[in-house]
Amino acid sequence: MEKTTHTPGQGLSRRAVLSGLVPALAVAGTSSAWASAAPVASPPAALGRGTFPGLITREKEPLNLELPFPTLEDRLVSNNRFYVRSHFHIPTIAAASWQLSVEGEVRNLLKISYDELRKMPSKTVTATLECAGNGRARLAPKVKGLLWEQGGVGNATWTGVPLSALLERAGVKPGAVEIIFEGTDQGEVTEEPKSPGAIHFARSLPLAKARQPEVLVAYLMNGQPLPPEHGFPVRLVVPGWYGMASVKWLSKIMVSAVPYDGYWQTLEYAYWKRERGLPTLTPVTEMLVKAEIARPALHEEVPAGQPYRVYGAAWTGESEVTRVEVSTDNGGSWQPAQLLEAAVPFAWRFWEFSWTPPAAPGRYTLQARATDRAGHTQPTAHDPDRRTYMVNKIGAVEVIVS
Ligand SMILES: Nc1nc2c(c(=O)[nH]1)N[C@H]1C(S)=C(S)[C@@H](COP(=O)(O)O)O[C@H]1N2
Ligand SMILES: [Mo]
Repeated sequence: MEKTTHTPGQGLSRRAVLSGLVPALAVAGTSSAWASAAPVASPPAALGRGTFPGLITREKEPLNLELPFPTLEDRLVSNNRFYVRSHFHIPTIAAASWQLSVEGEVRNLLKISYDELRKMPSKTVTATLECAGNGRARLAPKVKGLLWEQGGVGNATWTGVPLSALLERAGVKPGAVEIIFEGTDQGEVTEEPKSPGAIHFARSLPLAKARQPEVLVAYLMNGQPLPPEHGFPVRLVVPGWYGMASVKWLSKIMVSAVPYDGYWQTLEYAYWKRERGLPTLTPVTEMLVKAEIARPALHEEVPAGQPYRVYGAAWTGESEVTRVEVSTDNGGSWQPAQLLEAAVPFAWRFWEFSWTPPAAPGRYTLQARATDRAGHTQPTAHDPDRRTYMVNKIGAVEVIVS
């Protein structure tokens, strides 16, 4: 991070944003003509491939982009600033020819067009999506996989049709246990663990979660049609669960009478759960409680002896963040941070903490930890049974007091 001047108590200055130190949030990712709810036949050329000012490129092909967390300012992350996680090339799909099928253990096989979906009663949910591998860069020794730091996470509003309504229309047969969601994107995973040739991205949900009112078959993100990178024309959004459950470019919903053991439920996005004393490979599901510090940034210079506004975001899965605490003495003691605004189910909460750095210049470490209503808090070490997923151990931000 470059050296910046700070107005005490103000955190990141507007000037820093305007001068281009930090990417502005206002650049629209999609044209405003798209904001109307009217059914759209095909994506206009203007939709194209997005540009993502200031995002960190973790991988170019397939596209993987991270939000530089210190630039976080708004509780809703705009569409062109939202992290992108993709396993294959981003498919180009025309809404006019797109169809969603609901098949398997159903009484009525459904084929739904984009226009039809957009005419069904809709619902908007604000939800935080976090990649299950977010924070992986923190693991030592260095691990395989994309090395996300803090910003493989974002929060947006999602509008679409509740999945439960589609399941209702299809008529789920009594023997069903899981619903499998398949994306249009496909390819071959050529690194270990290899896939059996070309496969589609797919994940499943147990029937009980699939029927929850918050789970959406979504076509709008922050009020705009989904950008191609985020699943145009339609994606699943599974609030409370890690991002891999929210299948993008959704094309097929399969109601299944047996649990699904596909690639992204076993070889990837799975962890060792101890059951009956036996480590059992289990799909990653609900997000774990976590607080991240946005400002100060790592190695930011902070003026000695003057109050500084430490702030960040905190989130959890199906529970609610009830407490965030900050430690300035390497976890020796913890002081309460202020939670800003009321909790919104499935959405992160912003928090702040006024810190007066010591008068003595030097390096100091800030830590934040969150606790949720279920009583879960963050661990100090990563449980190896989680492999390289669900990294919610307490982070540390070293700053330079001068
Ligand atoms: N079809 C499809 N859906 C997908 C993925 C993918 O590669 N293909 N990646 C998943 C993962 S691992 C995450 S974290 C989220 C990321 O969503 P975003 O790119 O909109 O942030 O999408 C999920 N849905
Ligand atoms: Mo992910």
